[in-house]
Amino acid sequence: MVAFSGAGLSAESGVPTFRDAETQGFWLNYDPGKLASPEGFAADPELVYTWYNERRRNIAQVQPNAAHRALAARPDIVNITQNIDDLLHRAGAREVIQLHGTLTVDRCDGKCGYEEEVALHDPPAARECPVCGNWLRPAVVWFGEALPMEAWTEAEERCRSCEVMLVVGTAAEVYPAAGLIGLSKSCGARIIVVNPHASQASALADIEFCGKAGEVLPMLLGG
Ligand code: BJW
Repeated sequence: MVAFSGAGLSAESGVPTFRDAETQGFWLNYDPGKLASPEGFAADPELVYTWYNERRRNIAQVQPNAAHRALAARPDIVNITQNIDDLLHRAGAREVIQLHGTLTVDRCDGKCGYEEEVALHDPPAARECPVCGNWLRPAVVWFGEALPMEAWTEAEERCRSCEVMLVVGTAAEVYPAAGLIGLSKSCGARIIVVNPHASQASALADIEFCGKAGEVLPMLLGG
């Protein structure tokens, strides 16, 4: 079984989503072009880095919720997530593929390949790469950027071969990640969607649970 998750998985922990009014979605108040694009970072690296550091401190203060714990308690489930937080890891999940990167690492914005772990509770200020002098940036995937090759290849493989895909807390509007749902479906998997609202995944669902992940997943998966 594959669990393909999005921001709604972490919403009950107190992490805002992107497009959801009920959970103070980021993109309702902030411009993704300024904060989550290479062009935005080039225009004002310190603004973008400071915004990510605020999110890092927030994530350091919140805890995995019942949905993270239910997924982690099932070692037979491969987690493919769009989330950049570390809540599935902290819940003890065995296999987590992060399609949009992670907040726990900074990487060079140039091509030198330098990476550095970052403590979420105490992230450093914006700074230059010690190797090549370009800016360091969070190791996340912004609009217009390619997804990490290894994570993407592994995710595609898992989605082609799974029997069931659990789609949890995603609007399924951002590609290529959202395309994994159709990929699994076309390879014969049953699609189970968990979301309090209809989403782009609804049309592909064999079963849809209209509810919060923290309430539905423990019931569905045990735990
Ligand atoms: C609950 C709940 C509860 C609430 N329980 N549920 C094809 C068609 C159209 C456009 C494109 C296309 N292919 C590519 C594009 C362009 C673009 C894109 O998709 N744009 C669309 C928005 C139109 N994609 C890209 O640019 C991607 N890159 C790319 O294509 O590169 C091409 C390339 C190839 C080779 C070389 C170079 C380039 C990259 C996309 C990167 C997305 N990045 C972000 C930011 C990451 C860093 C950060 O966090 O700041 O990723 S954007 C944001 O959206 C974030 C998320 O991971 C992603 C998905 O959002 P998600 O998780 O679905 O959140 P929401 O808020 O939308 O939905 C939450 C859901 O939860 C809702 O449904 C709620 O109801 C539900 N919910 N509470 C369960 N308690």
